[in-house]
Amino acid sequence: MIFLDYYKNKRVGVLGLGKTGKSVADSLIASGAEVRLYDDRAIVYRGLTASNKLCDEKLAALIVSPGINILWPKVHPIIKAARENLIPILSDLDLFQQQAKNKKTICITGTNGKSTTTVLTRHLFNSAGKKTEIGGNFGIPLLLVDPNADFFVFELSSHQLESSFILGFDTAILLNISPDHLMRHGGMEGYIAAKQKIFANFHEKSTAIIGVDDERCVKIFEFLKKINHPRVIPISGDKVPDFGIGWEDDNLVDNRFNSREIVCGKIPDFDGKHNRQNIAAAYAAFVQHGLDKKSFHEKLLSFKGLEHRQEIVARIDGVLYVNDSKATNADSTKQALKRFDNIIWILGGRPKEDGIGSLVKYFDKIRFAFLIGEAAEDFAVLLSERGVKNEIAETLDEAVRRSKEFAKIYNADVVLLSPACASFDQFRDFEERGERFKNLVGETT
Ligand code: UMA
Ligand code: ADP
Repeated sequence: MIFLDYYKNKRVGVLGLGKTGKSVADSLIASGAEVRLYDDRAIVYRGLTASNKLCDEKLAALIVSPGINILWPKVHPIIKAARENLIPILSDLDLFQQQAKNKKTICITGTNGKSTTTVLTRHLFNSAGKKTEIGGNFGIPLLLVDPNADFFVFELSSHQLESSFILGFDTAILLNISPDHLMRHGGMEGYIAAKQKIFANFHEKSTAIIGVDDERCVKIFEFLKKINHPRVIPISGDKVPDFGIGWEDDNLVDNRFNSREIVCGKIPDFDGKHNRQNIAAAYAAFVQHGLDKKSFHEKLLSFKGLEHRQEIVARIDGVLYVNDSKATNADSTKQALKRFDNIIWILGGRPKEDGIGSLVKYFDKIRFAFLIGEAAEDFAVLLSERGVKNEIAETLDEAVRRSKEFAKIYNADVVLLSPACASFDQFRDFEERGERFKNLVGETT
């Protein structure tokens, strides 16, 4: 746990008592602060009752959780009241930065690939003998990390960045940007502004690592160059950027010094343009921190990808079953549709604002689609209009059962769960959806 010396004997509010808020309250109490809790739900934690109104105008700070809206679509009333009373509003990330500014922190954001790159980076650094902790959106609140680690790798969502102000990270990685969480950020501009904050308040030792595979990130890259950011490394999953790191002829190439050095070849079980982007980013952080690049390939080979991300679950009668439950938006599903052919596709759930229109160009790979959840009817209309045979299965159980039959009828190679939607309409989270898929596939064997 990170102790927060600055807040000893100070009165601090904590808004939102989920995983983050509870960890903040724990750290503050352990550091000798006087804590006030706030939540819209009636919650008692550590003997303290949460209030749903700001009942103390003299707080040293109000610490917000990522789920609290501080800007869009409607400012939370407690935030509004705190602003009226000139109370500083901070996040747990700000508390970490306040306390641990000189620690080596690698922060990772992007619409897709955050968790994979975070866990890969930890694996690489740990294998190089550096004690490395991860935290953030991945699910481990970042104040709960072991403060004695050599490195901290934080996965940051747009929500966390939006409500953080200190920033100024040692190493900041932005992988990619495509539409997601638009309601929460009042549209694409607000979403990009939140993501871009990962590079804010940089200092002379900061390194910015940025994917240049989408036009929004290219603009941010150009901006960083224009404002003379001290160290910007462009990375790519399908080309070798000038003075950057990328891929050419199935090889990872380090071109930071314009020397096009081959680092290693592709990893067949952990491949695809998206994973190449993640590997290039993790490699950039690895070499920027002085770790031995000759050992990179061997360390990469021992990385086991993450569950629920294009995870190969089984091969049954020659058909591959793939769990890509973490694909909660069109861009992440696109990576799976690019990788596989001849597909029975299971999709749907709670739709994202941009829908699945951007996936139309991959529809000729789909032999049949099963639709589940709230998005089913709208997606069925689009698929049918574009000539993709489909059926509303409603539940995942029914979709998997029917997929097995249909894989034979259509001579398909892959049954792919890649929903392009959030899971919350039918499941607790994407993990529960993925586990259910894996159990159902198991039952069909
Ligand atoms: N609450 C209110 N009023 C509100 C909103 C929330 O009172 O208007 C209260 C709820 O009653 C609850 C608490 O706030 O008591 C929940 O806080 P939270 O939503 O911030 O949830 P945490 O449990 O703290 O989890 C957060 C992240 N959640 C969100 O960003 C919504 C988790 O990311 C993260 O793992 C965790 O911190 C630890 O860092 C989850 C997520 O869905 C996985 N992230 C999104 C994504 O990946 O797409 C961004
Ligand atoms: P995040 O934490 O940003 O949601 P994950 O690593 O959990 O990202 O991957 C989520 C989904 O996005 C999976 O379906 C995965 O296959 C896909 N994905 C992973 N890396 C990338 C990337 N760099 N670009 C696009 N999609 C990706």
